[in-house]
Amino acid sequence: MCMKSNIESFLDLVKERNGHEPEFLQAVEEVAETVIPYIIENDIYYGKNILLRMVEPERVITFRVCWVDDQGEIRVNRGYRIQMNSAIGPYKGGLRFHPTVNMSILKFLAFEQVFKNSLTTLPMGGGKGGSDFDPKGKSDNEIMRFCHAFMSELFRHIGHNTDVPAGDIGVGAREIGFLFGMYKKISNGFTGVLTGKGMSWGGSLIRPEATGYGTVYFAQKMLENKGDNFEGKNVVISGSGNVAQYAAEKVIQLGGKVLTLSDSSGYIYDAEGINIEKLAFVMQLKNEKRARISEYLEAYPNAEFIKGKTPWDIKCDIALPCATQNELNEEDANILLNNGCICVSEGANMPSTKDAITAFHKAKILFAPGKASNAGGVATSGLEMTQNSLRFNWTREEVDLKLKDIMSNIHDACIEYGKDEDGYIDYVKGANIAGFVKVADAMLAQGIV
Ligand code: NDP
Ligand code: 2IT
Repeated sequence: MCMKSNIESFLDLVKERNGHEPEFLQAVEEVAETVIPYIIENDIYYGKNILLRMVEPERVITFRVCWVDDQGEIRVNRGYRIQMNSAIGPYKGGLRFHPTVNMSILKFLAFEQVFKNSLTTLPMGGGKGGSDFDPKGKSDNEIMRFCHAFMSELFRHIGHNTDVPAGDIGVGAREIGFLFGMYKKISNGFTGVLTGKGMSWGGSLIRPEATGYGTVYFAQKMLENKGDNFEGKNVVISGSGNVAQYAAEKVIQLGGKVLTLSDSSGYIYDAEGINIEKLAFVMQLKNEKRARISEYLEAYPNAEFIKGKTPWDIKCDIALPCATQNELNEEDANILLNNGCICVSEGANMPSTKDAITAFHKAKILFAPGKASNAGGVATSGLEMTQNSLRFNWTREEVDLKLKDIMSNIHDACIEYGKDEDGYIDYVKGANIAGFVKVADAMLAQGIV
């Protein structure tokens, strides 16, 4: 059977069983197109249905979450945990609270997480969870009541050796605190069951910064490989949450100029550059006031706010999509390329559509898929788990050095498996195959379970 029909018949089977899950199918397709040819070329993986086993979650949990809002109204949300693959370690991955959360979104995220966690070289399986709860406009007390209600069910499915959740969209330090508090109370044990914890109760230095920093470290490695760096580069960033904020901070530290940040209402464009002082204002705006990015203009009126748009039409050298899935399409990719963009490093999970990635590959620019470039967050979660087991804290410098090392190793793994005959590095192929090999080897060793 030819390679194309192998891929097609595999995808037909996955579509048949998951036809109503477009984001999940998108993530599987991207992996299948690069991993199936590798399986066909390598006898030890061929004929064992390994990828078919990997696309089926080991366990899917859905549950009701009832809570009471500030007006005394009873609210009902849906909670989820996808325990995707535990071949190389306990399930590990974030929780997302956003009204768009559904099975397709969480299965795509859990599937990506399996490969990403494998790439970190740390012993972590893949999982993802969350709720369709919308944290926007909710009081701290409502957030607390929701988190407590959510954990009062989730607790029975997780544990520091079983499944270790963390943050994602809508889940940051505040939510992890409330979730941890309820887990500790009902399990009667103080364990490292969540990562992203506060520093006085088991957290790790650099975990808040890790995803954004890691995304920039990865871009730095790609640039270095071409004899280039961030110095003087114009950088366009989407999002203004955890990942975007610390990506911006690291770009500024490396001498780049950050031109944009965004949220779901639109983007701000500051032609003078968002410096550290302006970024501190953004952090206060988003993390304390929980306000919209458009309020940036109240402090910096020379900037512009472009409502309802993504920032990809601003001329730049480097683009860092750090908001959400499918936020950068083929048209955006072509605008970036026409404007001379040389490097895209994904901070978000699957922010570029399939056609956008094809355009980047055709133009042979540096393109890093999220499962490689945003792996610094979960890698540092892995380091938090290690510190919890050791009952010890490493210094900021120690964790940052380990993070840099891990990002550099992921970059090398992508080169090992992703170098094309003409020397172009296909980081998508590299990340998918390198991530696959470790999980597949463990699955083969453990037999059919
Ligand atoms: P946050 O909740 O801190 O921030 C999310 C940002 O993205 C906000 O600016 C938000 O705007 C924007 N956003 C969310 N949904 C949409 C949407 N549908 N359209 C446009 N903008 C949107 O989340 P994080 O920064 O933690 O996560 C951002 C991305 O990074 C996600 O893809 C996540 O999966 C990924 N990621 C996160 C990691 C982590 O450690 N936190 C690790 C690896 C990947 P608004 O406030 O208007 O909703
Ligand atoms: O997508 C991701 O890698 C995360 N949201 C972080 C997961 C984690 O366990 O730290």
